[in-house]
Amino acid sequence: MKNVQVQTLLLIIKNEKILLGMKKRGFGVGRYNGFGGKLDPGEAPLQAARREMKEETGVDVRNITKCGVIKFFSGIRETIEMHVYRTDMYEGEFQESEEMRPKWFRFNRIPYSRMWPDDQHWLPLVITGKKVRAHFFFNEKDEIIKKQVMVY
Ligand code: 8OG
Repeated sequence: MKNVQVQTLLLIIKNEKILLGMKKRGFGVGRYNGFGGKLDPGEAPLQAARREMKEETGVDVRNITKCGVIKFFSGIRETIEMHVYRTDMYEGEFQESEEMRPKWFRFNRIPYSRMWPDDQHWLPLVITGKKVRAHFFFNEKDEIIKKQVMVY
């Protein structure tokens, strides 16, 4: 079995809008996404989510709520277990970082065609306040071949 890599994803959702970042480098480059990444050694997922938000946008977040866990089974890479969080409380000014260019989107203008292909299957649920547990299976071309999305 392939190793499992734990990742975080933090979404700022406020006033019918969501903050997404255009990924400027690395895995997922050219796609809009929330903010996050791998854990540092000894770090808990929640701490990592807060740290990544600060590094990628310059803002401090509080009052973070967990919205679920999503697992990605890749045909080529190791399995990713992504812990998803949301908040509507932040302090500071959003700044573009080397990794991300942040931008607000109204709920009816979320750019799903420029995001990871799985996002359209679970993000609408998270936006409406649901908690999700999902599994996505990809082939070698990074296309979804099977999905399981549970709400709880
Ligand atoms: O640090 P790194 O560049 O590896 O971070 C990758 C980020 O992308 C991390 O926040 C987890 C996230 N991510 C995936 N796959 C997917 C996906 O299918 N959808 C979304 N929304 N985020 C993903 O690694």
